[in-house]
Amino acid sequence: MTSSDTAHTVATDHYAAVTELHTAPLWRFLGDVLPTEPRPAAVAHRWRYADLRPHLLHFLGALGLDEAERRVLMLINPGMTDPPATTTSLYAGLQIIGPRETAQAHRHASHAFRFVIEGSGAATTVNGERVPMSPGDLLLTPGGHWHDHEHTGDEPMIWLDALDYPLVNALDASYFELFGQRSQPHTVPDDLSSRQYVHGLLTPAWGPPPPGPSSPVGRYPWAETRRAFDAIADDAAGSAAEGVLLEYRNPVTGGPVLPTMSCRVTRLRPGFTGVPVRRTSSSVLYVVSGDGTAEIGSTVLDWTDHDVVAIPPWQPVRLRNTGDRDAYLFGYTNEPVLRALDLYREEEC
Ligand code: GTQ
Repeated sequence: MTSSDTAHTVATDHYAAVTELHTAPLWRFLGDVLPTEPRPAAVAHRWRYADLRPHLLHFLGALGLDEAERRVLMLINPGMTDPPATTTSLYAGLQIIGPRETAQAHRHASHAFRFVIEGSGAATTVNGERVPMSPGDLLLTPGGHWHDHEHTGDEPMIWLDALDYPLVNALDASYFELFGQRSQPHTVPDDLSSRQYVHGLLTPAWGPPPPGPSSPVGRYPWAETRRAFDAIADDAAGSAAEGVLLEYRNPVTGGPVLPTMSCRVTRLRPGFTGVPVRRTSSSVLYVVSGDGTAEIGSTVLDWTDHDVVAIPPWQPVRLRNTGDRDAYLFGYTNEPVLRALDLYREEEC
């Protein structure tokens, strides 16, 4: 190449050229790839149970479980529609099953649990153990555990489903399999794991310990949750942000019930006003009973029985009980994931 050739060459667009070569100039992307603080797509949102229940009842009549693997309305965050999620890394749905229905057995990589809202007579079979369901019960289906649902009661049964699939899919770690028979054979006495572990301080000492980080307990009954609150009575001041907050625990490890999700329940006395806190974890609240508000950033959401609230990361959250009843809030959070990766931070604000 002579010097006169060079003079006539159009200046190379190095930005276009490096893009063609599947690279990017970090100096133009630094703020996107290393933001100064979390920038969640999720927004604060409340789903009113009273709005959703009539539609669940409609689909109970309109759609058979031969047409739907599960009859569930997914709770989709307005800021997280594609892919659909309830808040960062977490999913919630409302599932309805009618008398004499069965939902076929399957398993998947995602860890899951249910929190029962209304009805009686349904059960979930988890790896051969039939686990009965009553309002307020927490039922676990850890990743890889076969699970199917059946309903032998007389009224529709509705529960909250929770899964970590947004996280599993972000990591491209999903699988999903059918059991091959609609319902699993019952190979273990009904509700055995809950009965064996419910005392907490006296747990089975024979055989090898249950493998893995997930709790071996199929059901945490609401009756035991109430017993725990009644035992504490007014002796505990509780947390300034969240009142008398209890964590459901894996009785073997003392850790959260699932490696990706911690489940909690709190009681807020009438007039309770929490201090605002923000955290790098995200969470979902389900109102067992009571009336109040969640101030999340600049959004104020009121809540009542059976409503669900999505809390995005890093927004200041303040809880209030504005009613004249004790409020019981069940919640779950991806805090175990953040802690395992040394990414958990919280501060009062
Ligand atoms: O009941 O097994 O809401 O597998 C989503 C996926 C419920 C279930 C959901 C599921 C289930």
